Amino acid sequence: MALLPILEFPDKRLRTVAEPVTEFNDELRQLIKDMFETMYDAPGIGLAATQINVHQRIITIDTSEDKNEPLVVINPQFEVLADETEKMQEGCLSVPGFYEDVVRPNKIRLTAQDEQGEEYSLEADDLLAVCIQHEIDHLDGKLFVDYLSPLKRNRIRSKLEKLHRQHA
Ligand code: QAP
Ligand code: CO
Repeated sequence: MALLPILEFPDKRLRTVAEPVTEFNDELRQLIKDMFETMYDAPGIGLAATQINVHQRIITIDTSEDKNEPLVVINPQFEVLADETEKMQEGCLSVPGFYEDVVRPNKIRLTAQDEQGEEYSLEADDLLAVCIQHEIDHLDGKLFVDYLSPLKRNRIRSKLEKLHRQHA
């Protein structure tokens, strides 16, 4: 098992569009274990492979209270199921210390594969629906700060750049 280093905004590598997973092997399953370990350690409720500089369409999620409902999301697609939206305060392990409101559809159907390559589909609402969309954005090189005003985004960028200089 291993904790993996997490890329932080405004790292350009977070803008990489991830490739579909084609091989469901032990190497993939080990990577997923390490992603869960990294996510639970943070602690976080979602992690996309992009954030650990692996540009494949892999996500780990656990939005449960007791952190005992791991969800493996590979090659995801989703459709919006209702016109309703949800305004939720989002954070991100790649934007540490910053939380801002983002509006997204709050009911979706996710279709994805698990770590064996088995396809599944589930309906998600509220926090899980938001988290799935946030993580799929990562696979497309998008971050929640992209939904904020340029002023807010630039303030966050400056503060994180300053922290990164201090820790360099
Ligand atoms: C995405 O984010 C998410 O700033 C997952 O210092 C978040 O797990 C979707 C975290 C909220 C919907 C709502 C953030 C940990 C974790 C931080 C996370 C931090 C430590 C973020
Ligand atoms: Co994130």
